[in-house]
Amino acid sequence: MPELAPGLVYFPDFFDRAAQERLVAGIRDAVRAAPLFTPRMPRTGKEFSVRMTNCGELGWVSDTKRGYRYQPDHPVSGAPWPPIPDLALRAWREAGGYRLAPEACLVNFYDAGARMGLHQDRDEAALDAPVVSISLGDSCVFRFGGRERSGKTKSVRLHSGDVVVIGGASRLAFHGVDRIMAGTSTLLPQGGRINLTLRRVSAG
Ligand code: MD3
Ligand code: FE
Repeated sequence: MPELAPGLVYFPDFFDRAAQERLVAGIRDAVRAAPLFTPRMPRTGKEFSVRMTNCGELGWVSDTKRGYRYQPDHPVSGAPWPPIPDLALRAWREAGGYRLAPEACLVNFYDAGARMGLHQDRDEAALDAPVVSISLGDSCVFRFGGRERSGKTKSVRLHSGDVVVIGGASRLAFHGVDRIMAGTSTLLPQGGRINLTLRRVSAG
């Protein structure tokens, strides 16, 4: 599979349409058990434009009081997170290839105006494990650079069914979502984009 950068491996169309529909059904079940919440930036208290939930033993959450972290329960209801959908686990095994199971699956919901600023994923102790990303619904313009925020960046479009494995030299690369391309997919009846990221949190 093509490497977009060292350690950044792209699997276009990893999931066919039928598998994408099953994944969306699995995510709808998860959202029923663990409703979407709107995280806030730790220092400023500013709300993310992306709404989130999680599956797995641990979920990523953020608020002003305690900052970015992983925790075993939903920040509003206190309920444990629902299980990670089987098809998502398949991408972790077949594309990610890490020896230990993922502990978290962060579910990001983007409506047409949502975006995600440039950041690094570094709240995990297991930095040797890759992050495995699954895109569903509308395409997006994704941006990534190097390990310095000020470094030069490249843009790629991610489409429904694509999987990206972020490992090796790219594991701490800065990245973000510049824009959702509304109307580019019929997968989600209301439009928008879902991104799942599977993560190993604890060092094994
Ligand atoms: C990292 N989500 O939740 S995941 C996040 O599409 C997050 O929702 C994005 O960043 C999203 O933390 C991106 C996939 C991804 C793809 C390419 C990368 C992460 C990457 C390239 C370099 C570094
Ligand atoms: Fe990220």
